[in-house]
Amino acid sequence: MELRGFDEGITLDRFLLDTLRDHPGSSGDFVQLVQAIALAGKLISARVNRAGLAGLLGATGEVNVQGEFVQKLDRYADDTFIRALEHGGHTAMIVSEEAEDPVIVGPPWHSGRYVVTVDPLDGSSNIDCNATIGTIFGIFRRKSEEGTPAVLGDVLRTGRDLVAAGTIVYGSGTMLVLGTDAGVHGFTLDPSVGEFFLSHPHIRTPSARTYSCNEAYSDAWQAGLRSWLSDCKGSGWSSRYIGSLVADFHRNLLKGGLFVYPATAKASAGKLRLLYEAFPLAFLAEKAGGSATDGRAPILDRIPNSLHERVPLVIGSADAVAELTARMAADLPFGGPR
Ligand code: AHM
Ligand code: MG
Repeated sequence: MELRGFDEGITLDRFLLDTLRDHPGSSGDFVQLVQAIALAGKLISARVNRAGLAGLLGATGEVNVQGEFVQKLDRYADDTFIRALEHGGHTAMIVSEEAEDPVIVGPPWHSGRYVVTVDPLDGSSNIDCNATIGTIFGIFRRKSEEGTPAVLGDVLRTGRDLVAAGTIVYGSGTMLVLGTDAGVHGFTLDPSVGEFFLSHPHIRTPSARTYSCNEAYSDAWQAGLRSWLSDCKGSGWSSRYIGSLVADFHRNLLKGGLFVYPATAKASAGKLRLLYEAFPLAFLAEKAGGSATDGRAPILDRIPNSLHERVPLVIGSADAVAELTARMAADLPFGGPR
């Protein structure tokens, strides 16, 4: 898509309406869906900024389907997303990290043609210390017939079926990154006027020798990975790890680098979730010229068996992912010699 008048300050709304012009005959549902996601992002951003003043730090006392303590902002972000999406007429089902079952939108709004997967607030262990957190979302066009309730088959499908994906990063500023067939574009929230403006058009991930992983776990990794990590040291690599996937990914998307959260002998599927963490980020990575793999095959080629399925994740600059994947392919068993 040609970006008209970038230096004039393009709002997200105007950008979305321009994309509509490139798809004559489209209903406008996709635009309304992304606008609803952006609204949820603005509401969450406002709460995140005031969390320390508004008694919104800390846990609710609940444990979610993942067995993790639910933070108050996790609950707020999840509720906000569902409220923003479920009555818009564009969304037929929402799969969230925070809920075991999907929200299947009922009549009269169930005719929506899209299904959304979302991690409403990723990196929530960072909330209480004011470090960067964010939202991750993926959008499929439903397979089931419009006008009927959505079914699990609308999301348990290959990641290649995603039509769009994105992140909203709540950091020193709030930024929405949207990936579609028109590429990957970043929009920064101007909180004084409450608008997202195009700030990072046509994002492409450069090559860079930066790795992001929880190195403290590396003794439990397979040998090929451990020897790769050891070879990185003293050979021009640098390390950056926030412990918030969305923030680590965002930095590497813009500056280049590699994020790794691998399998271990005890956790053979890793930690991260396929549908609402790995799929959307893999979609963004590929659209920006990077890549994403589970160590054997591209993430987007997988087909989930269940909503909360976990997956090992290697994602970032294409050359670095290829180099590491080659090392993993020639791997020794877990706990083998380095
Ligand atoms: P969350 O979705 O509950 O926040 O958990 C996922 C997070 C990721 O953001 C991050 O990459 C990872 O967990 C950090 O895990 P670890 O503390 O094991 O390094
Ligand atoms: Mg998460």
